[in-house]
Amino acid sequence: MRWPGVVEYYRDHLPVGDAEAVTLLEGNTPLIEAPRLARKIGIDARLFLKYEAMNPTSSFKDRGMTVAMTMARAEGASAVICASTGNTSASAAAYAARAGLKSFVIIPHGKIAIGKLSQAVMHGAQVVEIDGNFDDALRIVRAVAEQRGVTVVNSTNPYRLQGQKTASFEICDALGGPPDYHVLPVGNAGNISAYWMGYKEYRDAGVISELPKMMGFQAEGAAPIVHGHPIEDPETLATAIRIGNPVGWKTAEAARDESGGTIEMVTDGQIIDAYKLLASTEGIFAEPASAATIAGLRSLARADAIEAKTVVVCTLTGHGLKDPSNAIEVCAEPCRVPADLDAVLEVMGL
Ligand code: AN7
Repeated sequence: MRWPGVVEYYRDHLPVGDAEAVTLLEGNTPLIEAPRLARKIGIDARLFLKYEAMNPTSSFKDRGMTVAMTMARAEGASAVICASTGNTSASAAAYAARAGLKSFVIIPHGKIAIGKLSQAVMHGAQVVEIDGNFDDALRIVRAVAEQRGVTVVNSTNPYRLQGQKTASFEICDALGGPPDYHVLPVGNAGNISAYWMGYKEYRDAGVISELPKMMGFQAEGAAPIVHGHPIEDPETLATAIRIGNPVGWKTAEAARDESGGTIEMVTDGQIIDAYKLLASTEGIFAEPASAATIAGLRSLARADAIEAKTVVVCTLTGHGLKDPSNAIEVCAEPCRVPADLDAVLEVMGL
């Protein structure tokens, strides 16, 4: 079968009617088993990584964007707008180009990984940088939408979560059932809410009979849900999840509580360690925000919070290549020698 993208493949589960899909054939991403990483982390469970970096713009946002853009076009929108920490803007710009719609993106100046910014500008979005953070940008986006009738494609747009829930379907389809634990990074808290919705819908449709525990992780400097109040000046090197007042706060808490899961935080140091561990142990490159899941799983393992003989899925939300400057910074610089065999052999230590 030729994969048709998530709108066509899961149309019966999506509120899209017979709207013609705006698609880049997103979805159907690899679910990679990671036994070496599981051993290093110290869990006696089968560990799978849902590698969402393999979507067309290299993040999970494409699942939501195909549905949001399909419906924006079907409903006659002429332009879309979003606030973003980077990945949403990259995806919105690409899918707007595909749909023939104008796109505007409002982003915090200096806090967007370079790969994401390059995507937004290449796909023809009008990019506006503000001297403020994501929460400020979203406030402005909502006001623009209200006053000028431009369609918002942040996760305040319910079609976004509808699309993102299809990742849960794919995981259940691939494993023949749900995992016992599902670990995710939490920023604006849309994705954890979407996954939970997907699992519940598959249960209600009789496809699965159990539900996973939803385990969310925020970055320590941007952990409003963990602290129980908005964070005025969120700060983390995982810029994708540098969000102080998430839109999906309540639905994320519901996912946590209904599933018997948890939402906790990890430090930037733990995120960097996990980022390197994942890349060097399994050959999988994910951006720092995505590595927050691996850092989180490690801290759950240390607390003995993962039961033996279970199945764990971690979502890796975005590609490491989005944010290469972090990678270069945290690893030893390559050494430089003259173009000479002996010099090369010497530094190789062979
Ligand atoms: C790689 O692009 O919010 O909890 O504006 O890019 O659903 O927000 C990105 C979020 C995790 C958090 N991992 O997901 C944006 C934006 C990566 C991300 C998250 C984001 P949510």
